[in-house]
Amino acid sequence: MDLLLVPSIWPCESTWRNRTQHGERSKLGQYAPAFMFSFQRGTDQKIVTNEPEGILWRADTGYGPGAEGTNRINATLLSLVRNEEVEGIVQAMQDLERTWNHKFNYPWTFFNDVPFTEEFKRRTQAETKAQCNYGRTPVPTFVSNTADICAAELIPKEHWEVPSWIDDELFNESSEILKENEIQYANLKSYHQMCRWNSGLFYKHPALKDTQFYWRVEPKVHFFCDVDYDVFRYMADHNKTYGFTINLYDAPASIPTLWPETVKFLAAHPEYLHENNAMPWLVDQDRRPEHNMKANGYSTCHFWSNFEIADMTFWRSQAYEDYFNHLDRAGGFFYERWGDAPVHSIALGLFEDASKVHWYVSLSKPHILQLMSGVNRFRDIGYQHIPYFNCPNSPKCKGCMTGRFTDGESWLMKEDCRPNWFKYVGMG
Ligand SMILES: Nc1nc2c(ncn2[C@@H]2O[C@H](COP(=O)(O)OP(=O)(O)OP(=O)(O)O)[C@@H](O)[C@H]2O)c(=O)[nH]1
Ligand SMILES: [Mg+2]
Repeated sequence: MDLLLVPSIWPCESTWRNRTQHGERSKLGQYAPAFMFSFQRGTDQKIVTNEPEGILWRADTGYGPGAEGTNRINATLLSLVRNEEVEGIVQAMQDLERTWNHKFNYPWTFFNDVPFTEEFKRRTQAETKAQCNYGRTPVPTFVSNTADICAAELIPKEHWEVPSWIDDELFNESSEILKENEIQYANLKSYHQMCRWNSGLFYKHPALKDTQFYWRVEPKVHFFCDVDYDVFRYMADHNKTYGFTINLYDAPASIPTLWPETVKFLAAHPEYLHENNAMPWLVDQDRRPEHNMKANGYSTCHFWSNFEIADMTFWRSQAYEDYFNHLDRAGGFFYERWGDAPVHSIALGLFEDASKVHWYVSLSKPHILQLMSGVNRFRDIGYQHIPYFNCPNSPKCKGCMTGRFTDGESWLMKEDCRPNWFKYVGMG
């Protein structure tokens, strides 16, 4: 077991005073750093549970379902899912409810391009005490036609349909080339639509109009570790834009012109490049030069976005809106197979503020600098989407093998690009 000595640091006095002065909380326990509670009996050492340091909100009060949830912030668990995946999403919900959400009761929001069946709604709602929304846009009172009401539950057509400027013949030809290059789901048009929607449209759904943070959940994913603090509050309190668990290389043949288009966009909009960007991470060519070459300048290292906890303010910014529109017009969501993972990652790496400094406290590395503090790696959230894991070394985790990255073929090991992130941006 990996034991580290951690100093007992209380929240700094001014923070404590500010909080109490503002009447937010009065119970000391809710403001003590999480690691203070991770004692190993019989020693003066503490087991590191990998919880982030700082002030964490516990589920003592204010997190009951419905109106009792006064401590919840403006956030939702979010899933794009098909009716036929109900078993898979129920299993993922069971994992996340067991490890986290039964304590915090954040609402679930489900999206679909066709209406959800009654069975889907019944089975998913049965897994949680929290409210489940099915992408429902508030229906104006003057609408009496039930067909209109059903339509209001869907992803708006103009968000899902293939855009008018995409040529069907060219799409078919391109997907043949992608298939030859062994790009998965290349000829499945809905997969391209899904990637485009997840890149630049989901946060525009009217059902999310008043929501700031989301935690994306896919069918069949697993969560292994008990998480005992309000993760959304952590994101908000620490000014985090994006949280991830796994970093992977992408298949360069799925994105040959994504970086060249990005470079064109930057040339037209130099004002969007943040002065403290993560460009060196994006363009690394040391660890996998052939990937950089085939992707024409991009290392292909990205946050694996089937897990993401993020602040939609970033996606709703002018910089991201213009970037997404540029990419959308360029056609690569259909003529190539640009995924939302590299698109989100490149945007974060270029336009996110990296100037704030976040310190990790640990005796082995006393001054580890996390430069890109707007992005957070959740080391304490055990996660699996086949075939990759994030399995922390913590007594809070059960059901996965500590440190295991994949249970697939051994060559999958080399897809892990977390060291790149640590080298350029995080723990160096
Ligand atoms: N409603 C709806 N959801 C979709 C569609 N295509 C994909 N999804 C959802 O979008 C997410 C990503 O799709 P996946 O098929 O899991 O894509 P992937 O993770 O790259 O592929 P796998 O490795 O097979 O899981 C999942 O939550 C799917 O349920 C679609 O056509 N309609
Ligand atoms: Mg998936």
